[in-house]
Amino acid sequence: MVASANTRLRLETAHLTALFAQHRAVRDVSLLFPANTVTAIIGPSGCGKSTLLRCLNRMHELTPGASVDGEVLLDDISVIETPSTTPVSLIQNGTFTTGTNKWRIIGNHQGEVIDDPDQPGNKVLRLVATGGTEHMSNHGETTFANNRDTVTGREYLISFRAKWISGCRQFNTRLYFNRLARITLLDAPALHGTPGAQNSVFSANIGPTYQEFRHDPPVPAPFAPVTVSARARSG
Ligand SMILES: [Ca+2]
Repeated sequence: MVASANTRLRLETAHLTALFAQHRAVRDVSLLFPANTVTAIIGPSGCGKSTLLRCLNRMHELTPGASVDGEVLLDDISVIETPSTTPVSLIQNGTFTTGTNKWRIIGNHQGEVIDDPDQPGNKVLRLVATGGTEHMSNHGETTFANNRDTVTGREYLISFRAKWISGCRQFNTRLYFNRLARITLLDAPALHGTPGAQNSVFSANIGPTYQEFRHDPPVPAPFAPVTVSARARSG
């Protein structure tokens, strides 16, 4: 797209290149965006449209996600800039008090805010992954408060509480452009069974079960006849 010399510009990129580790997601993009117009970016999947938009929008983010299939409960997610000098909190709604507000759970990851099973009244994010995370479209993500950027050389303290539920124990966190990427191995019981899977001793029909045991009258007189009954069910 080319704007005429007389067009008032709102935004311009000059030889923009974006890298994820060794992968070059956007290469040498020079674009002019005139003011008061709508500009469409069209291209095949994976060509770098989202990355270009994120560069333009200055979306600097934390993106948590799982390595493969798994389920985890998350709470108290925090990123603090310069924690030992002038701490600046960058995460909004890291406690999930206002639901999934400020968070985007996308691709093969799904998220819902639920009551903390271990702490009534507390809200936590239940994050379920049906595949591995990656930097583009399969993870949870949130934009830093006030669109604040990360600055090379500054110190950042990233913390969260995570409870493993099932599947993968590897939990990934990274700031945008894979900064401070880290895999955390979540604690899990040594004998955790197979949560969500069919019980190993499952049987389609275990025979009759019984409910509503009773005898009548409840407190019989000495030597009085008593009727004992139960409801039996099978299959
Ligand atoms: Ca919470």
